[in-house]
Amino acid sequence: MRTIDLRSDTVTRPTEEMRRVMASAEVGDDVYGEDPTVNRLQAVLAEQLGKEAGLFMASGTMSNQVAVKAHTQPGDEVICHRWAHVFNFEGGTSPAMSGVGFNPLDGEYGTFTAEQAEAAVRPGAVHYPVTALVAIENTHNKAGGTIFPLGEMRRIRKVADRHQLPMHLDGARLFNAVVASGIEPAQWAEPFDSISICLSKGLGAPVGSVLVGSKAFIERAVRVRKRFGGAMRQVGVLAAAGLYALEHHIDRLAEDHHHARRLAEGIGALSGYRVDLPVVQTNIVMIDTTATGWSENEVRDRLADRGVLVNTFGPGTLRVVTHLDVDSEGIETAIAAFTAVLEGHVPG
Ligand code: TLP
Repeated sequence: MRTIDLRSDTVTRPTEEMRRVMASAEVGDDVYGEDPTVNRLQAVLAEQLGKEAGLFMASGTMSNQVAVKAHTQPGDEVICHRWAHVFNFEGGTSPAMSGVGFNPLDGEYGTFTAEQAEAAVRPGAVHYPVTALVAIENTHNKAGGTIFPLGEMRRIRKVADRHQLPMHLDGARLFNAVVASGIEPAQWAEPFDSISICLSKGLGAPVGSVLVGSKAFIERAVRVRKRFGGAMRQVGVLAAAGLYALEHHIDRLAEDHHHARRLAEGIGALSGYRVDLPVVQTNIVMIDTTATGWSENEVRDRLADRGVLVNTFGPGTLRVVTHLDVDSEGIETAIAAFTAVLEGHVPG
């Protein structure tokens, strides 16, 4: 039985050609700043995002958390959405390693407004924590791969400027937003002081993220990365995969988006599952399974029995993510498995 793995776009394996460029990458000791391939990757992404400098990181979590640390002091507070990855899915690193708390905001599809941000900035009195950072996620994972409207980001930037707050973008899947919207990376990045980009998600590299920002910010981030144990040596072999991905795997994200839509329409048409179609904007589909009468874990396990792997994402919710290792035949197989799971089943 062929396995269709839709748990995440992190499950992709490097292609033959990617492995070849990794094997032949020029390397040096990156702690001395002497790895030419790492330096090139950092420079390429910084330029694409219109910032001065970049820094290669082991993971998206490290990249976000180094940014949090470099922007804040212990006791500070970060404004973000209630479902933000940096707040919910990074093992409590911000409180543990940076001593900061979060002021989470509610809003449709992983977004919030400038008015909400304004209201969340703490007054100066000594009773309060100091608001030190605004963090936004684009595309938004838990909201279902949704795109944060650029106009609202610009309005939030004005609030941040009024209060002299830096802004961080968790752009783990920013290139999905770029491809789906047609808006250039530098335009998306413009309202932000720092941006984290993941190479190991839709872009298909086996590992790596890059944090970009001003020269001064990246100098601080180099020190924090070292403290977090993330200073690495001959990592040009990994950076080469990232460079290859940036060159060859961005435009093809449109295919993943097309597959996600097909999945959303195919699965959403079956009684038992509910998919909110306007939310399906990129490569993620959230499926409400409550009408099946089974728990989300049961539905997941029944799909796994048929060779289709998905993740649970909260009560009554499954997440499927499309990526470069799943072709259109795999998508049809997945829809068939979702159909087969319901066959002869009368929800109790
Ligand atoms: N997300 C993973 C899981 O942690 C949920 C996934 O499968 O989607 N920001 C965002 C928006 C992410 O979705 C992720 C990973 C990260 C940061 C962290 O990246 P890594 O896994 O490289 O630490």
